[in-house]
Amino acid sequence: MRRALPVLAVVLISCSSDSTGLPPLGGGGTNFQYSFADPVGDTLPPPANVFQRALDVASVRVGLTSDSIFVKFEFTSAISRWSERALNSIDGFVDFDFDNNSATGYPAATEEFGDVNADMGVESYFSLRDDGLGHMGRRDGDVLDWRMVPVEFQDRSFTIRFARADVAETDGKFRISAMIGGTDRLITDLVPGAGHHRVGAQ
Ligand SMILES: [Ca+2]
Ligand SMILES: [Ca+2]
Repeated sequence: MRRALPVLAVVLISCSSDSTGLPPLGGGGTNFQYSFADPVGDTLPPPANVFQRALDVASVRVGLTSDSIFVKFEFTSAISRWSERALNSIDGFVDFDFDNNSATGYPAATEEFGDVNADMGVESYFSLRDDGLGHMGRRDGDVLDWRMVPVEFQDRSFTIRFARADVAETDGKFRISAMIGGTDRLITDLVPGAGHHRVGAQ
């Protein structure tokens, strides 16, 4: 299996820091040009031995600037960082098909774990397991090390920001999907339920 499930210690040891010199996330000042609604209440039923509430994504927003990509996931209820190990801590992956070609790259997590057809070939993906210091890890192509990327948490959402140049994204067109999990649950919500969302006119 190509997809790694990082543990905190590995992330802290093997990562390289984001050194793009870009400004901080800046809270609500970001302009998200693309918004994709996700059905509320479409979470997978929990297994019998897990009692916590399923994490349910309500929308995904994507903002592009000349040098950065912002991605914001909004939930129907409060979330916690994975590193907090709370009952509502998030887990999972966000996948990007940056060359818009399902024949290049890896299968999406929704496909690999959720057994749906994502029609994506993933060049880069994020693990939602943060390092407790305001970063999540991104892996690009065949590079094994995790690149640490700033993440900002709000009560019901989180936002990641990374440089377009770092992922060779130039035309503003790419595919995105996510597999959202929770504490002791690898999957609670597939975003979207099958296929992918498309950023940019295509
Ligand atoms: Ca949902
Ligand atoms: Ca691809």
